[in-house]
Amino acid sequence: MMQNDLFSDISPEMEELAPGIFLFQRYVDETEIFNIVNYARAEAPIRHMITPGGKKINVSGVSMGDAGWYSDRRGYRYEKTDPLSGKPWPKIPDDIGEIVTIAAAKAGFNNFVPDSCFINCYEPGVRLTAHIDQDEVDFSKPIVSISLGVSAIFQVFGEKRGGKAMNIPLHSGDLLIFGGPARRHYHGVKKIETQSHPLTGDKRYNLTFRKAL
Ligand code: MD6
Ligand code: FE
Repeated sequence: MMQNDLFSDISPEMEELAPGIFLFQRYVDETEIFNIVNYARAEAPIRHMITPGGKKINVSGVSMGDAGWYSDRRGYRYEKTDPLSGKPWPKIPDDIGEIVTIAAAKAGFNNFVPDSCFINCYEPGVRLTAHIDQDEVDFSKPIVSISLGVSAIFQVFGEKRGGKAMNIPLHSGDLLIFGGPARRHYHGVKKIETQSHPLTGDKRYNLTFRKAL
């Protein structure tokens, strides 16, 4: 038997799916992430924001960190305090911050220290339209995403919104790094199917860790 056959069914810790896109499957402890989501939601309510054009955003969200992504009639931006309460956003717990920094370094992004985490919540039937995250100051920094709950298809387009997408299935506990050239590529999430997960029920959460300021 060839030596490699012994290892052929052991999947690698990390896979580079496209330049700048790295997937770590089932990398993070789901209960730890669930506890973090519940902590954040207890500190600051998860809410549906409004686009600058006045449309309700179907994905609900809330932030942690020194800055939180925000949208309303005044535009897309980062806010240092929660406009709903005037209070600072909940702190990013140190342990998850370290997990994110270590994963980013494994993908070649050294010294990535997130100062913002946006938590998205998806109900069945909700999708996230194609967008580029461009409210952060430094585009050389990646965004690190962690998924929790029911599965989703993450779609990556290119520099334009349409065309053929690369479809990346994301499952609970997966960590995805989105950096390099992909950082400026359109991406979105397909409509969430009705499914059930032992921790979150029919919901999907996604936590995106950013260097915003
Ligand atoms: C989501 N994620 O997975 C939405 N953006 O629910 C994103 O929009 C995203 O996963 C930038 C980088 C990584 C991401
Ligand atoms: Fe995004």
